[in-house]
Amino acid sequence: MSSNTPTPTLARLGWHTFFERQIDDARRHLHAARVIGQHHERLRIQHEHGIHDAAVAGALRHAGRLPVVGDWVLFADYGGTARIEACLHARSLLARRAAGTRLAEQAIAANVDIAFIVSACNDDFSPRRLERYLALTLAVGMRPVLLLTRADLTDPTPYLAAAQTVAAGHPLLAVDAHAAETATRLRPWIDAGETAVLLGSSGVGKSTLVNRLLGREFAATAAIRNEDSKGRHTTTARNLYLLEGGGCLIDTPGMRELQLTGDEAGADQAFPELSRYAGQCRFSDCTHRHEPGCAVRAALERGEIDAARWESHEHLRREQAANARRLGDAHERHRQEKVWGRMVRDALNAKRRRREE
Ligand SMILES: Nc1nc2c(ncn2[C@@H]2O[C@H](COP(=O)(O)OP(=O)(O)OP(=O)(O)O)[C@@H](O)[C@H]2O)c(=O)[nH]1
Ligand SMILES: [Mg+2]
Ligand SMILES: [Zn+2]
Repeated sequence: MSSNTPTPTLARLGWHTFFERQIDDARRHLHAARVIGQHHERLRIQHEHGIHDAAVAGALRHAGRLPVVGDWVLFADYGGTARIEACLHARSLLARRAAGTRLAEQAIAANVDIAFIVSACNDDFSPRRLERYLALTLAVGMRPVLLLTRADLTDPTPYLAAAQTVAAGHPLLAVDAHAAETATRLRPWIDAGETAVLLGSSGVGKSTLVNRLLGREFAATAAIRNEDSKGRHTTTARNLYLLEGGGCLIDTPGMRELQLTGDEAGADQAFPELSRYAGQCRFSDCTHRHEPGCAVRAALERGEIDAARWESHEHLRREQAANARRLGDAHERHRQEKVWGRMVRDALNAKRRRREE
């Protein structure tokens, strides 16, 4: 069992009046639990009295969102097997466009307050990827903290300097993920009742940081490949751990691809120095491409805005808009297929009934 406290209170697991308010009389007989483990469709939940493997009720599968790690769910106990009957609305939901060509949104974790965005001081490091993670987490109201690992193996100064140009004022630290001192530095960011998630490519040290913060070797870790600094995708499931003294920590598998969906606000929030100028253009709907009186282009020409940052912002905005549109279309198609399917079914049933009469 992955729990380090056998019977935590719901508050200790991150329970909140926001969830309490969602339980109406029709659901009083169900029990609340938090999803602490997710491996493909297999879920593990924890509540005041223990930990269960849980199955998702068929009705929930067809209507609503499938629960992911960090979600609060309501379950019924059927002689030792837990069946999840409802997934409560999340305070925050981290999602990306699913990797590959499938046009689907993939939820990564729910009800998260703090995102530790982890990069390593090696070939993995990419300021553009940091911007992407910042846009993703800021869009859903998380507090990002940028971490640069492997600071014990190389001089982190140039990495810190490069990361500083994209950090947009959010905390940035270079750490040795193995050092006990690192846990002491990170711990104050996670208050009791809050949940943090570790995000980043495979091999950057997410699980190593989890183990350091828990003070025990809970999560498996593995050495990266020396020739290209790439990780081995050691973590394959998403797990939520309880921290000593309150707070929760979610370890995630390294992501190969991170495509923005949903909210355009994130792409703007990750570039606060640009929005300052955008408000000053002559036209309020300026696209900053060809309009006269464009404050953004003027600032670019004066060198007050970094051209690479501007390019990156435009790229993320376009990607976000295209994915939001495609996903919207996919949702709509899916909805229409369901409506169509129901019409066909109804027509066939009516025909059969007429035959039987
Ligand atoms: N020296 C040193 N080694 C580190 C540091 N961070 C991670 N490592 C090592 O890098 C390797 C990969 O670390 P993991 O914690 O497994 O990486 P991960 O991000 O969880 O990777 P996935 O689970 O594949 O996504 C392990 O051998 C760690 O010991 C660090 O700050 N310093
Ligand atoms: Mg891992
Ligand atoms: Zn403009």
